[in-house]
Amino acid sequence: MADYNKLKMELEENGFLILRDVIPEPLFSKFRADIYNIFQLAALQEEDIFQTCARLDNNDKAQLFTISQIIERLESYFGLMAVFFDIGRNLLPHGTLVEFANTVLFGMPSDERLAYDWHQESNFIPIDNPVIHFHFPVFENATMLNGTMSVLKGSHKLGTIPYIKSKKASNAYTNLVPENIVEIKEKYGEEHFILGVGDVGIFHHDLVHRSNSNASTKTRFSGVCRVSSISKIPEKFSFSTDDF
Ligand SMILES: O=C(O)CCC(=O)C(=O)O
Ligand SMILES: [Fe+2]
Repeated sequence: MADYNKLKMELEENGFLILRDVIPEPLFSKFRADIYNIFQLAALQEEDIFQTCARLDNNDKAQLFTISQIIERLESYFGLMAVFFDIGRNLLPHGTLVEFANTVLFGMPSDERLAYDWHQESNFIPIDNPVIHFHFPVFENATMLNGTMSVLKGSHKLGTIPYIKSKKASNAYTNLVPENIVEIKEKYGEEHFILGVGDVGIFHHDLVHRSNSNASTKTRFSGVCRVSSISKIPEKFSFSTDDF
């Protein structure tokens, strides 16, 4: 049984936590098999899932996007969410728990366009109720080599920071980079989420974080599940990067 008082204090202090081996393997292997099967429907002969993903990213982004939407709705994802709800119930203030914007992100090898620059989730998802974010590698461990996300330890204490909007290319993600990021990075210091499959990184809504470029040959699949404890009706509940 985890010592949630201690974990809560750590989350409050650092803005993040790493929990080891918390996703039960039967649930997780069903999730991986489902993702594999969905990609298989789009695969060419002899292609593995990483090759299919890379090819679609190059030639058919619309189909890759549809696949990511299917993954978000997989029966087996609901199984994993039960695990995150259990943890969320213990780490969030009391309220009615909801999940929103769960997804899988594809960290393509050697592709700067697909790396998120420094940001706070609270700028993309201003939900106005307490939220925590769950981040977990799906197929391969998240390492320095494959560009695992990094965080600025304790930076959540700054609250939600005004941002500068930027885009590296027309087909790149929109970035909302906190003002004075150079000073913030200097002050708080960067830490990487080094995660094994089965581990989960948990972070605060205001923690400044980013993804890094993937220097391996395989796409880094990261699961992301966001859980809020609703204690008042938020002004808005549906968010899209097109909003910016
Ligand atoms: O894993 C990544 O590449 C980005 C992660 C991220 O920004 C998030 O989970 O909110
Ligand atoms: Fe993020």
